[in-house]
Amino acid sequence: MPLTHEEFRQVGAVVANWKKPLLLTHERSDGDALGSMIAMRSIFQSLGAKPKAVTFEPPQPGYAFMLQDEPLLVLGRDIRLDDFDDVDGVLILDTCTYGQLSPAADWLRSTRVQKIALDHHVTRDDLADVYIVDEEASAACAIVYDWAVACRQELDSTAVRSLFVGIATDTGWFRFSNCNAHALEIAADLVRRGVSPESVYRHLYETDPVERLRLVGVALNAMEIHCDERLALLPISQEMFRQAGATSDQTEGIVNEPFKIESVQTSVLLADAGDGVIKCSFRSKGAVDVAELAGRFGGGGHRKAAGARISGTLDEVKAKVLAQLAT
Ligand SMILES: [Mn+2]
Repeated sequence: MPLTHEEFRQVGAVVANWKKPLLLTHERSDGDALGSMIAMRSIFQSLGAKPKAVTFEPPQPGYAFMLQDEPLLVLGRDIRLDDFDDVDGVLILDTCTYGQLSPAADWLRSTRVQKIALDHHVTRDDLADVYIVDEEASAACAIVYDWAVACRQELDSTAVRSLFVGIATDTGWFRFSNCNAHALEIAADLVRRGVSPESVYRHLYETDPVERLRLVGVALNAMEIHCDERLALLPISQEMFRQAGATSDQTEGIVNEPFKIESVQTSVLLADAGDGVIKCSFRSKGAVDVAELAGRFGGGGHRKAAGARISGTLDEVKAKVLAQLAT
């Protein structure tokens, strides 16, 4: 359920006292994760706070244009868990599961600092003291926008553009079933405030390195079709990453390609980065609830888009996933 203005203002009054907030979002951060984090960093800065905006790996280069020369802090590279000791509040964005926050999960479990989780996913661990959760929201960025409006918070050009990125990417550029009228209303307002959709689209999708497109080709070549053409599997081995000259952080979006086939209802991308864990992305355009499916493997997400990290070799994990889906 969307929060009321009054509820947003109550949480706003709490975070207004935070001087050194820590902002966290899920591993393998996507446009919504980074967008909500960058927008909240701008908002906290405009309130006079000194936020630490921390990711678990360097953001993909395609998102660099959102940062305005102010990089995020990468845990283990720019900042350590010990450096979290002086934070006076934690805002967790775009996830509510420890499994997607694993490098900081133990710290989060043990800290006594107040924790607020802002999210639109259905999968939820008991990880925060306060929840700003709206499962109907198209994106975490839509909730950040609603919150800012309820609190009459100014949004600078960085925040405005970051919020647009989050909503546009999480709705597949306003075409997925999670794209509702409110998302389009917010997008319209952000455009009125100066965002250029053409410029954002070009930054996000027309700046790929050659190897990324080669990876799409390699992955589609290896696509397996199962279950009367209702299920597509896209296994990407370490050898295939090498062949394309690509890395395992360049797979975003490939999982949606099989939906161009009319009969395909469920698509699974399995990426072997070589660390003994297979990164699985699940998508559904039909009745299969992939959040529930991902949950069986310790992951989470939405009914139509979810993920999990599963131990084993690529073939073992593929067999496990197929066994769960081929019923
Ligand atoms: Mn999201």
